[in-house]
Amino acid sequence: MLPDGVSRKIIHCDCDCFYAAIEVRDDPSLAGRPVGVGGRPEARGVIATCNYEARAFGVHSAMSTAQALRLCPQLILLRPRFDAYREASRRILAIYREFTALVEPLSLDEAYLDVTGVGLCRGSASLMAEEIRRRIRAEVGITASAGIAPNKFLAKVASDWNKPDGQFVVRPQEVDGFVAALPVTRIHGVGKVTAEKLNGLGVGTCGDLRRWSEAELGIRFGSFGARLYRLCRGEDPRPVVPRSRRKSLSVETTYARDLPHLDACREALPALVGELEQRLKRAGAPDVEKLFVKIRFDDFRHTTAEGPACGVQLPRCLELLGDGWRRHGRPVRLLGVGVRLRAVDENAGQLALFD
Ligand code: DCP
Ligand code: MG
Repeated sequence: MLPDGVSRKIIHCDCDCFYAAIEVRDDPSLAGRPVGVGGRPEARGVIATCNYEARAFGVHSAMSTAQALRLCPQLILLRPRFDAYREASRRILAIYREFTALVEPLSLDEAYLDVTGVGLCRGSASLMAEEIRRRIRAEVGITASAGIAPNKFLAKVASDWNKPDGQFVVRPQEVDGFVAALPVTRIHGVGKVTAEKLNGLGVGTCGDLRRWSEAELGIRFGSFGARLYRLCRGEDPRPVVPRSRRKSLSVETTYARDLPHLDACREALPALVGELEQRLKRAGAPDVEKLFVKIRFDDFRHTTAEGPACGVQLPRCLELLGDGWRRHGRPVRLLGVGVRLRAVDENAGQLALFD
C-alpha cells in the first residue's frame, strides 16, 4: 500500500491498428492505402483490424469482410500473420519490462504498467511514456499511444484520447473534472444495453451518474453497480498484476432463462464457440491442447467435461456438452466453453499470449 496522499502512476500502452501496422511495416508499398487484416468475404470472414486509411471509410474491427468491402472496395485485404504479431508483441513487452517489472499485458498490443516510484526519466511517467513510444517506433517499427493516470480505468481512457501516435495524461488534481465530463459509454463494461438503461435514467456522463447512491446503483445494476459508483468518481483500486503466460481461455454465459434440456444447450453452444474462436484469434491464435465445456445446473451444481483437441471444433464441443450434461441431467443456468493452451518455452521465443 502507498502512504495516504501518494497516488499511483499507471501507464496504459496500446499500439495503433496493431495487426495492420505490422503489415504496412513489412510491406511499405501499402503505406497510405486502406489495409484490412481479416478473413475472406466468401468464408464469412470478419475484419480483425484495419489501418486508419480504411477507418476513414467506416471499416472497423469485427465488421464482416463483405460489409467492409462494400464500404471500401479498394480495401487491401490481408490474411493475419500471427507469428509476426507475436514476435512484435514480445519485443514490445521487453521494452516495457525495462521500465518496470509491474507489467500486465491485456492482449498482444496492450498493457498496463505501474511506474509508481520508478526513477527513470526523472521519475516522470509522461516522459517514460514518450520514451517507451519512441523505442517501440525505433525498435519495432510501429506506433503506439499511451495514457498516464493514477489508476487503470483512467489510464485506459486516456490512451484513446490522442490516438493514434499520441498520449494524454490525467493528473491526480484533474481526475474529478476529467471524469465528470466523461460519457458513461467510455466505462469498460458499459455496453449498448447498460448505456441505454442509463440514458433512460437521464444519465449521459459520469457526472450525471454521481447523483445516484451506491445502493440504488446496486439495485439496478447488481454487482456492477458498486463498480459504477466508484468509477464515475474516478476511483479504481485494481492493482496492476504482472501476468505470466496464459494457460487457458474461456467464455461463458448465464442465461436469463434456464435451458430446460440437452437440446436447448446444444442450440446455445455454437454462439459460445464462435465467441471463443474470436477471442482466440485476438490472443494471437495460440496452440490449443484441450477443450472443455463447463455447465452450471439450476441447483448450482457444476461440472466440467474436458478432452484433448487440436483446435476449437463444434462437434467435439457438443460431445463434451453431452458428457457433462448427463452427469446431472437437469436444466442449465450457465454454459461455458474454453481451451487449455499448450505450454511453450518462453525462452524458445514462442510465448506472448495474453488476454
Ligand atoms: N483484434 C481482433 N478482433 C477484434 C479486435 C481486435 O482480432 N474485434 C486484434 C486486431 C488488432 C489487435 O487485436 O490489431 C489489437 O486490438 P485493438 O483493439 O487495440 O485495435 P487496434 O490496435 O487494431 O487499433 P487501435 O489503434 O484502435 O488500438
Ligand atoms: Mg491497439
